[in-house]
Amino acid sequence: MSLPIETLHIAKPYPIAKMGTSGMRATQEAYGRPLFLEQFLQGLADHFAALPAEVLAAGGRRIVVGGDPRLGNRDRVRRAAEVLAAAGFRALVAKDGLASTPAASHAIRHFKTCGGVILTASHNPFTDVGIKANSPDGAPSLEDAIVSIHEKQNRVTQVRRVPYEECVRLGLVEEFDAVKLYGDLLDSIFDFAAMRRAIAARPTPPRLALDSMHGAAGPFARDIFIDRLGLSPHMLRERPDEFLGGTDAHGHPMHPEPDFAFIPDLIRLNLSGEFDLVAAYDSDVDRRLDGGAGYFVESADEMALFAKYGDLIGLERLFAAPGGGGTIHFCRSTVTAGAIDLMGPWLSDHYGRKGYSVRTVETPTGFKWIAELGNWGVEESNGIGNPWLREKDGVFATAFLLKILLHTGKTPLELMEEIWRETGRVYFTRGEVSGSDPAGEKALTAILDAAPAKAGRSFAGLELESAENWDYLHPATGEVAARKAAYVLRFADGNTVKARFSGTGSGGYLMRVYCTKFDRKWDIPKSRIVEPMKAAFDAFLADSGFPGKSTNYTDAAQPEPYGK
Ligand code: VG1
Ligand code: CO
Repeated sequence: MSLPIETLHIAKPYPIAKMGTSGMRATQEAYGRPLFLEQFLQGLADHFAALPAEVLAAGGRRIVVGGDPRLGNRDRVRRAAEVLAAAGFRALVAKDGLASTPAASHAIRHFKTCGGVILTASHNPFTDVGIKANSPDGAPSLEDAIVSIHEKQNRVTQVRRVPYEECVRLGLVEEFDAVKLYGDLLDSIFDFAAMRRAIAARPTPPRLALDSMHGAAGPFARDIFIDRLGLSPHMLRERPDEFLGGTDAHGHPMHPEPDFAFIPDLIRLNLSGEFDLVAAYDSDVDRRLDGGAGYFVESADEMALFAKYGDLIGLERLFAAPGGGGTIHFCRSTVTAGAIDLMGPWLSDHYGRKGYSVRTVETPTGFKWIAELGNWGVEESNGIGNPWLREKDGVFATAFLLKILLHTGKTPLELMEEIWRETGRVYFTRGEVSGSDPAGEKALTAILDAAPAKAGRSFAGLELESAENWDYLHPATGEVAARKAAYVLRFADGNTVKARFSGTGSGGYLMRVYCTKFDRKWDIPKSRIVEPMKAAFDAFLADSGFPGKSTNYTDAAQPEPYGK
């Protein structure tokens, strides 16, 4: 078929940055420059078109397209379809352009497409734009794909597109219902009929409060918890909104990020004690912060909880190797508290009896590292992934937590205490050192690179025992797959501070700082554990001549069950 293709010439291609932790994020202004988006999409389409012939054939030259509701995305969905069409692809476009990142990942696998384009800057405010590209297995692009996309994007001299109306007329766009497709997947995992029976057997149905932060979560949460499970959750910020909630009282754009600092209403509802389960999601619904009955469960802990109750969702059906048995990987990013590591012996015993082996893997930050291993995984930033798809998944976590609550009749805190009593607890908080002056990033890099020379010295009363920059050894090849992925400062008594630069910003620098410490005792007020680490890190910075301090720690607004 000869296509009605328009060709646009690009005299001087824009330099386009490589995808970072998750996709390429930049400001609305940067993405809004004439033909910038087209150049970006053309490079992406060229990358897909260069996939091996058998992959293109197996995927039927189809690409899933969808994203969060942020400003301009509806138009970007169409423009993606236009450029993909000219490159010989049919776009499977989510209805209303709305697909959570996990729903898009699932759609890629379900329809067996050649990949996906997910239009989201995730937790960044509406003032930013982001685009993620996923592979035929549903996972975020790995380094080789990222390099290929980057090279092609920076070589674009002309953009070819089929006008959207023509795409529609020629059947080069096809709409699918991402909400329904995803809901069906969760039903197949959790057995909603059984959950409805469990709900009906209680004197009163569980009370839920769900905060969608005006991102993509609303329709997904409604479909599953209201329409399919028959519950009546208290819905906060449900409506998908192009401004993702607009600006706050100080004129700062809202962050659609499920972190204690941004969910004051949900915290209040949770502390009222009237809700069995509460959850908040980021704009593309791949992250969650949940809990209930006054407590919020950290993602590292929730991974341990999910691992313990894997039998409830027939986990093993995914891992059976041809000859029986198989290996179940539990992954966590290296900066995430090692709750799942503590569960290791229990998991090996539990799944070992069923013929499976269990392995825990530490990965760099960025879910792509976990997704490629195709198993369970968790990041401290509130993302938990499951083996049914290849992304972090917020709503999955809520559904699983609900299933566990129905099964055990316990509260989230009681469930965690049962685990901590057995394994001890890893206390965790995350902060940052940020600024707009690029010199700050250089200075911090130099200071942390020089940290090993300070071993043996004390900072705010804590001795620095060792310092290194962590390399990721790939579990399959044993080779270094990511170099210098996190600074690690080991202080006395197991006090550990890690640091790395964020790869999701759109300007300035942001170094994330992670403090963790294991203790057999699990009911110590968190501040008592983490304050000495914060102080030691700040003293280390001051000693090195850095003028700033670490700030914005996640525990500042975190409800604390064991007192201050
Ligand atoms: C942050 C989080 C990381 C997460 C990434 C993308 O990255 O720390 O854990 O995978 O965002 O999440 P960084 O580089 O800023 O630390 V999403 O939900 O914004 O796609
Ligand atoms: Co996200």
